[in-house]
Amino acid sequence: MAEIILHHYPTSPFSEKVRVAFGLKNLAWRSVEIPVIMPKPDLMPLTGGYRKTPVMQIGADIYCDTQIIMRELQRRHPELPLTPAGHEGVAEALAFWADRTLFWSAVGVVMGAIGDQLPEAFHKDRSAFSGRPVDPSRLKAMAPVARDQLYAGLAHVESMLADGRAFLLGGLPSLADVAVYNPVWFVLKRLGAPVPPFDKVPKVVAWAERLGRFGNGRPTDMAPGEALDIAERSEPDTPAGVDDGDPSGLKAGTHVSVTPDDTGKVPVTGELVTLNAHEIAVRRTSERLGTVVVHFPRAGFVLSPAD
Ligand SMILES: N[C@@H](CCC(=O)N[C@@H](CS)C(=O)NCC(=O)O)C(=O)O
Repeated sequence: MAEIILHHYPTSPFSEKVRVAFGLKNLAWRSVEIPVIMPKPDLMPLTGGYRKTPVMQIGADIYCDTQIIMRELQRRHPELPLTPAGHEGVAEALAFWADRTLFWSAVGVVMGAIGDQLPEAFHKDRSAFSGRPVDPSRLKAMAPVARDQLYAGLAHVESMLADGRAFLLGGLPSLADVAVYNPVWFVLKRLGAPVPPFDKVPKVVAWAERLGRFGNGRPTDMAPGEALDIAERSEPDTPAGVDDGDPSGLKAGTHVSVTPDDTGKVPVTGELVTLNAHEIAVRRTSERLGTVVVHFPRAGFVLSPAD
């Protein structure tokens, strides 16, 4: 069976979301470290332009964004379901809230505290990434707002744990836990506990320690060139196909572009091979890699016919 390859870097909180899922499932995986800022010359041939972190690769299938990475992990390794039966929608919706709302409050808290220690090149890169000026004095000024928003968000998490349950949806960890862990881990790892507002949410701090004990599975390093060679040697899996009657009206084989709707808005173009409520996938061919299929979640991505 083809190995799971994660293209990531150690300090990336979205990567930690995936690494913890590897820990929950006790999976073996290969670790390719990518740069924290652009350029990312060994990643671009795989994704066709998608620049965010992390990206998962299995053979010639490339998974962009942790939503689709989690679905694929779940499909290939169904043991210890990340979306427990009957709670799939709740888990996915909670995860999207954590990714899109809680995460940015955590970024505001961390960057307000340590932004001025980061190099100018980082600020420039993240300004281009977010489409907003990112500079240390602005980050510092926004920090109290971010702290208050993080407090409001974490108070919801604290109340989910109020009945003494070990994890957010009950006795077993799920997608909801790993998604909320991403911003919580980021703040605790970079700033240490109990920075405000963590002094107000003791159940969240205990829950994060519990989740952290699962570890990150069993990684072994891989050189970026080896990952590219694997993509070149492999054939993509048979794609799931385009749903009849999809609301977009798009058909299999259409040349399309797929672009994140929030940050890192670089379009990826290709031939549409999968489309449903949860997934978009495009087939791309290049001289270096031959044919790869690049997979995205549907939520949070703009899909349109390309010229
Ligand atoms: N929605 C994306 C968000 C990923 C994301 O924003 N990752 C951050 C790092 S944790 C990033 O890409 N930062 C810019 C970079 O690494 O180039 C996902 O779920 O994977």
